[in-house]
Amino acid sequence: MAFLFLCDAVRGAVFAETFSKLLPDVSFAMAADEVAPEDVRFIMTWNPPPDLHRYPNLRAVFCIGAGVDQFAGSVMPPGVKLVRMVDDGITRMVAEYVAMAVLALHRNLHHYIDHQRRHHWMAVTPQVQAAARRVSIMGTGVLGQAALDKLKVFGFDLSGWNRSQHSIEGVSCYNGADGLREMLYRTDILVCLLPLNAGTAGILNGDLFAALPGGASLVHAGRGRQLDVDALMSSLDTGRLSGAFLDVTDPEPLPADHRLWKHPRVVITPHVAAITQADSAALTTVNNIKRLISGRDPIGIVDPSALSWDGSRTAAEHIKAI
Ligand code: OXD
Repeated sequence: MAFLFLCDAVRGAVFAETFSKLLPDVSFAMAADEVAPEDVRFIMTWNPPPDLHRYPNLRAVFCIGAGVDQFAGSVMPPGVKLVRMVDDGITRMVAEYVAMAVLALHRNLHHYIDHQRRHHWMAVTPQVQAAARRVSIMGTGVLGQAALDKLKVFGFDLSGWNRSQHSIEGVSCYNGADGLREMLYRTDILVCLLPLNAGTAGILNGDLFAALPGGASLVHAGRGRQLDVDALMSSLDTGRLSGAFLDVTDPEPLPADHRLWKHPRVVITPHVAAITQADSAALTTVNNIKRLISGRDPIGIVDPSALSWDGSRTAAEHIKAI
């Protein structure tokens, strides 16, 4: 029985060591030609490998990241499970990133960065207090809930939106299209942590920004294709939005001459809100393999058919459609 690791060698070395200690019966390979195809039971990868049918005994494809939208349109052979990374290391990093960006926007860092570039010593007043700052998260799964937990400590007025009904202590919860609109009306800092799929591609659009109070700001750590860049730029220029932290763009890397780089109130980070940490991810994967071997479902199982989307929905349709 073999595990084929098709990601970078540095993390592979950590996985190899963890597997040799905790799963000695599973052999570990870092290249397809190191292992007989019929021995391969598990593959770890970021992009969907084109040749999954080479492995007649494959049982699961593990994605090394939290998001699996890159698998949209790819078909798993019958009986093969697709599993995304649900790992404490990723959850902790995303929660930290959201806390950092929300605090920065709350304390007007985006304005001060702009002032500094122009050598302006100028306070942004009055400084709104945290209890009066309404922070809302779109996507209240594991990552969203961890981010909300971090933000609670500062006393923000918190809301969360999800496709389905849910409840989180200390957070006003919304769902469905009407719920989203209701939440947006009372949001000063909007955080997007949604996965990319048919319902969320292009969701951060002019309609959505128009539903926010003037001067609101955005933290985007979902996926680049969820953001309508033209709508963002014009909302920033008219003052509808006051600033944005973007960890994801379309395309990635963002080309050096892209206009987003130059906007004075946009802060860009290169998709680093979370970087899968090999030590904890290896333990998470070992645990999932043990579950599979004992006949249980792994944690993080994804329905690949829910990922398919053709990207054809227009931006304006979203706020109604979700
Ligand atoms: C992601 C990741 O899915 O970095 O964005 O894990």
